[in-house]
Amino acid sequence: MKILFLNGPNLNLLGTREPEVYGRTTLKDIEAKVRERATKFGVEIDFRQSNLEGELVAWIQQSKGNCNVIVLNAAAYTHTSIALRDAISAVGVPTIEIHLSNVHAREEFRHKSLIAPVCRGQISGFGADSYILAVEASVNVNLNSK
Ligand code: CA2
Repeated sequence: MKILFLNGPNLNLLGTREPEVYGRTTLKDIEAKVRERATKFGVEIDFRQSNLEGELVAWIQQSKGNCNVIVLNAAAYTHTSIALRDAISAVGVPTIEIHLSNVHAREEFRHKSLIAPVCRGQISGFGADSYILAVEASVNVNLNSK
């Protein structure tokens, strides 16, 4: 089994800016934790970040046949991107939406996710643990889709 983790704009800044909101853990630290947990499940991980909407769309399109589940922290594109939503919908690879922060406890504009209706579920508010929980959720989603 293979899980594709996709991270959207500005997540490359994690741990270096606004630690009061997003903590001191870097995206590299999160990737290491994800890989450690995935090893326990015998799962392969592809972990990527892009600041470009089109690049995220291309990676979603290319995921068909290459991975079993996508875990997507679309960052700000969560709230704006019909393109990402259409790509998830078109490709049909089960996708789990994740967020570090609890988007529902933040500004009103973060309460709306354009991708949520085409995702299998949402994990939000557990910091780096949102990523770890997503590994477990992905394994279950994959088992249940067989
Ligand atoms: O909580 C999350 O994971 C978010 O997806 C993070 C996005 C935000 O737009 C979403 O509403 C919720 C923002 C990612 C920006 O990351 C930064 C990291 C360090 C410094 C500045 C931004």
